[in-house]
Amino acid sequence: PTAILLSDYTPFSHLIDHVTLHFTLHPLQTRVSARLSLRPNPAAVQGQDLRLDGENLSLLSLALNGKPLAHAPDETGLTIPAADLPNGPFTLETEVEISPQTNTSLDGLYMSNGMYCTQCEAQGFRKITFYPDRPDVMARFDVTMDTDLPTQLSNGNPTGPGAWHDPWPKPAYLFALVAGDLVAHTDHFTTLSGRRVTLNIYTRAGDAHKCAYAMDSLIRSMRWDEQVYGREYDLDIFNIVAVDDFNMGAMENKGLNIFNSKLVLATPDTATDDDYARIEAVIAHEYFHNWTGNRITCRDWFQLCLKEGLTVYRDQQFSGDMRSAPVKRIEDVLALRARQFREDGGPLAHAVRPDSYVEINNFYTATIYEKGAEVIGMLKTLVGDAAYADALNLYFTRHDGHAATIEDWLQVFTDATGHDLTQFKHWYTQAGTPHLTLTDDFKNGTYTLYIKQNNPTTPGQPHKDPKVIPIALGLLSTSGAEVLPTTILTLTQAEHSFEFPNLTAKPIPSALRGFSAPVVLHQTQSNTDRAILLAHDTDAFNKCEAGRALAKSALTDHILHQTPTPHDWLAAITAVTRETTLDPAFRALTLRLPSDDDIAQTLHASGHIPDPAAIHAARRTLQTDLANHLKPHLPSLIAAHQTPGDFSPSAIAAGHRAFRLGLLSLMARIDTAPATHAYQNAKSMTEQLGALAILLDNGMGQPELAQFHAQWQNDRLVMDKWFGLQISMAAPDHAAHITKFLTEHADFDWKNPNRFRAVIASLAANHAGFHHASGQGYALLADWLIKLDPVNPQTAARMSTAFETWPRYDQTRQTLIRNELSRIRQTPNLSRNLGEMLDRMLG
Ligand code: HT7
Ligand code: ZN
Repeated sequence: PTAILLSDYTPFSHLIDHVTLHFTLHPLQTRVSARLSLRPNPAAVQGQDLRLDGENLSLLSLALNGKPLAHAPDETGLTIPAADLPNGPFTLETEVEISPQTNTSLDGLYMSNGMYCTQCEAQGFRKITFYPDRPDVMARFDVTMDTDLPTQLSNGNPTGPGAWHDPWPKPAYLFALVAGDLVAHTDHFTTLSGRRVTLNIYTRAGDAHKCAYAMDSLIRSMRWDEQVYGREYDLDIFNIVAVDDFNMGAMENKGLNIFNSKLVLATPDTATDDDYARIEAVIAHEYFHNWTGNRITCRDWFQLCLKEGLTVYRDQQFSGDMRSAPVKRIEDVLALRARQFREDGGPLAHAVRPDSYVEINNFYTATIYEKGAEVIGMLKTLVGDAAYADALNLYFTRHDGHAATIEDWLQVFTDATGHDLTQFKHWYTQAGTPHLTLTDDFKNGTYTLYIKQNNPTTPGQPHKDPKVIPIALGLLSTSGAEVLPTTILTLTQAEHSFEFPNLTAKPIPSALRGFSAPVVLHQTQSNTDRAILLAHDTDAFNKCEAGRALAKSALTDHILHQTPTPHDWLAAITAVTRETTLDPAFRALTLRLPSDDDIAQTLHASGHIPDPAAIHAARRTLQTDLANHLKPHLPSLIAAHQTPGDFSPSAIAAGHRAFRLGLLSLMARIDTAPATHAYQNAKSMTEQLGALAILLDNGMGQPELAQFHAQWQNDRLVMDKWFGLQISMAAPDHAAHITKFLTEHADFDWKNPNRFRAVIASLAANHAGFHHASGQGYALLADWLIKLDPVNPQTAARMSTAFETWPRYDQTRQTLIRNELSRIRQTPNLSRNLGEMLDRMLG
């Protein structure tokens, strides 16, 4: 398979002024008639052939300016030779036949529970009709459809039954069509300039009452984007459709967002607090794409972070404003380290703006999304809030209606703020997580901080340049007083020193406040200093981070040297747990021990080979020791954080529930009765599932598991949780066996990505179970990837990243994993998606 290169970009030969599409919907023989109004692109080389992308399309007819043409398509598209093309405007008409019912890839036009729906990003439109399926070709679309199904939706504003006109030029990846027997949950929003917009969330009958939170989130998103970014909605209608079979979370099609139903449907008894938070974030994310992605799109897929990084950054800001900003920041950083640092440190590392790919669907990654957002956060820190706002305003006015690049984005910042961003651009072009080493000394009242920057090599990038890194620093005295409030230090070279004079004693540095840059920080901190930071740091992120550093050193010391659980950690965590002035959500986060995978990553980064079983055992030992230390306080704390009255999805109520479950989980190390009681009296899915998880984690919970099944067997989304929990909570020796058992369950519908992920991704997430010395976890995952690949290559490729950490482990595990990767690679007719992932992992 050939790699596509950024350096090969050339503008498309033609412009498309208008597209008319007509669909005659049929499960096996849908007809798509397309009429394209084209003209030569003055910015392109003149006299080129017209090349249209097309995959799995039966061409029924082709005509240019009304005259039939006889050209036959090849495997990947259709070429109209330059000799047949007029020099001026012309129309091209095609009619094709496609089969949505048999399209199991969930890409292009497909069917889900009797509903027709589409997914066109990144390259699904070519499975619907012949078209230049690239984001820099923007056109206005009119769509009509023939079907008996009552709900008929497409992009833009409705012009009649099943007829839609989208006034905004858009690339084909934003096209959408839905037809089904659906019900709408409807509301309205009036924009700043007075446009009354109808808002609909479409679901299957019976689910309409589960849309209230998604609708509320949408309305808050629309208001927030007006208030914070000055961005208004630009159509008369905004539709969202919930679909059960969907490869990712959601899709921002113009005026017609399509969502995985798990990111729309929520009631207190079926959705957890995490589900609510995720629904709010993803509804916002897709809505915000209307400006950052749709009105301003990407010139080519190498620029994917232009829309995704910025839109993640915006949705994170939104959630921070709606909830607790410090708690949101801590959660986002934990997720970044768990997914993106893991990716950046392994064989799949790639730049935020890569310069080559084989299959673009493999690049919807944590690096493009989450590191892309971090880069924008750093840009804002470097230029300041006011200059960031000026730059964004310039971006929206200068590039509205265009397909832009990272160069355009950076130029806007340079023009608006005067900053030279030449060196900053390395963040976009060079992969890998920088490692910073901090050392210090104190002489004659002057404190000096030395910072070294090291940028490790990544596949295909042996040489790295120093990056521009903003370090937010504060200094504390040993009594916990802040002697230097947050100050930004900017690194540009491999080594720096910074002096802070006029101090009476050596201070304690609080470095990288708010996680001001996506880097790994190495500093020799004493546990005493960490405890002071945990107790007194004014920066919530670093306060929590100090607790994690204490926990991590306790865990790694226990794993490497069998050191008993240190008293200073137990005392410090107990103090935070009992500190009633602190947000319960914050306390819940501080109480949570680093995950097994996080500890493995930390051990690997410090030159050790992680032993999954030893990590798992150490974590449990520390939990039990903490539980015993906290024992006298647990009953009263558990009682104090009961949420009285009706359920509220608010962050405050969710924080109480999270903290209470954290306490119950510790209590269960001593006595599981309170967790059983919590299960029996649960008033929400958060409490029911949380209590069940605690019981399973302690080898109990079989009656509750059966009761849960009986209660929820008819709710697909809740049953995904039932499947997943048994595997993620399984003891290491049983995880593969339980997974195999559940794959034989009558309700294991493996072609549904949510159900497949619930089972197979839960095995991969059970660190000690997946990496069990028997290799059973690896073999089981490999078997399922081989089975899924011909049916749904996108999801198979995505799930293969469970293997990306293989270089961390011992020789035996490395061999076991590489053997499985080779076995998958040798499967005949492997997809380009999975093939590329395996080639990159095998190196
Ligand atoms: N822009 C979308 C990314 C996407 C996608 C969504 C659903 C199925 C397949 C997909 N391929 C790419 C989602 C987003 O980032 O908002
Ligand atoms: Zn997105």
